[in-house]
Amino acid sequence: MKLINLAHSPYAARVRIQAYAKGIELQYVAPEGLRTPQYKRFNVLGKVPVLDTGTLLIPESIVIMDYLEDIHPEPALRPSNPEDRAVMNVFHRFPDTYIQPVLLPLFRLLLARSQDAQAATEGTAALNAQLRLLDELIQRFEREDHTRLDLADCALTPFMFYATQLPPTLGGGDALADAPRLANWWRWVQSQEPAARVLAEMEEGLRAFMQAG
Ligand SMILES: N[C@@H](CCC(=O)N[C@@H](CS)C(=O)NCC(=O)O)C(=O)O
Repeated sequence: MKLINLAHSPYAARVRIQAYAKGIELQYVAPEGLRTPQYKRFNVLGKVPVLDTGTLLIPESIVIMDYLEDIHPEPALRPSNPEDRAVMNVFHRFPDTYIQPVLLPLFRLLLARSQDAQAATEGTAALNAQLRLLDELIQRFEREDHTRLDLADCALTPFMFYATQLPPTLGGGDALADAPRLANWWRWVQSQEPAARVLAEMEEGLRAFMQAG
C-alpha cells in the first residue's frame, strides 16, 4: 500500500506514527501536482494524505487510521471497550476540530515570514485557550496516567509539533504555559519511538518546505 503524503503535513504525520507503531510497511510517496486539476482528479478533496490500497483510494487521515486498525488489528492502538474507545475518540478528534482552526493563522504568519508581533500574540492566546481546554479534558477523563500509545496520541502529536514551535518562532510566547497536564503528556509522547521518529521527519520536512517556499 502507498501513502501519498508530505513529511511536514500533520495529517500525514499521524498516519506515519500509527504505521511505525504497528510495524505496517507502507510506501511513502509525495503527491504529484498538489493543487492541480490532475491531483483533484486523483483525490477529489485535493489533499494529503491518501492511502492507495491498490483497489481503493482512501482520503482523510482519521478514516485511513481506522482502516489500518481494521486490517492490522495488532498491536491495537484502539481500545476495544466502547467507553474507553469513546474517551480515546474525544482526544482523537480534538486537534482537527479545536486546534487546527487556531493553528492555521499562526502557520500563515510563518509562511508570510511575518514580523507582526501583535498578530503572533493574539494567535498564541487563541491557541492557548484551546490547549487549556484540552488540558481540562485530560483531567476530566483521567488521561494523566495513560502510558500506552493509541490513535489519539498519533493524531495529536503532529499538531503539538506546530503548537509548541510556532508561537516562540513568531515571538508569541509559550502556548503550553497554562496547560501542565498537556505539557506532561507532550514530554511523555516525545519519548515514544514512533512519535519521536515522525517529529524528526516533520522538522526536516518543514525546513525543506520553508526553504522551497
Ligand atoms: N481533513 C483532512 C485534512 C488534510 C489536509 O488539510 N491536508 C493538507 C496538508 S496538511 C493539504 O493537503 N492541503 C492541500 C493544499 O495544501 O493545497 C485529513 O484529515 O486528512
